[in-house]
Amino acid sequence: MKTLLPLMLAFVAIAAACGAPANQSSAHEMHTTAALTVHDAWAAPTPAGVDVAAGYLTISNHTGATDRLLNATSPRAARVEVHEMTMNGAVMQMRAVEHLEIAAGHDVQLGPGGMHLMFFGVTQPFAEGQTIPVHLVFETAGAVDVNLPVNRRGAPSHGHGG
Ligand SMILES: [Cu+2]
Repeated sequence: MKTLLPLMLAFVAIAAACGAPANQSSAHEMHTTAALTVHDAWAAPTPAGVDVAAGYLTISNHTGATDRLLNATSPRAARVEVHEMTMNGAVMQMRAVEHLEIAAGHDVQLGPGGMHLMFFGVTQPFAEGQTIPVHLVFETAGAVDVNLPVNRRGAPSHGHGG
């Protein structure tokens, strides 16, 4: 099913989550499977009536071989995709990444303005304070379950917009 409207709403949601990047010093959960770790996971809150949401995390591959993220699912969404953003002239476009590669010894960061997890078919808005369970399946590392706390990490926390 391809419709334009959800994508436009998605863009709005992503853009809203796209404030000045903040250095992240708060504690975060670390999930380990063998030597592949998923950390710095979080999701942006969504306004009511928007059925798409964005989530972010960093995957660190400390093994000696390339791994691939084959699939992502969440009980909070009908479908989860990995998206990357590219500029086509002045137009930002998102496109699904089928099998995200994490090269040996490398980190792949999903963050505002770049790659992200995209949740489709969100029936309950992501609200601050909630955690969004996501089930990741890697080619080599296997299943990794992560919880994405919902917060406004990428946005200024007080007063003046930036
Ligand atoms: Cu997207």
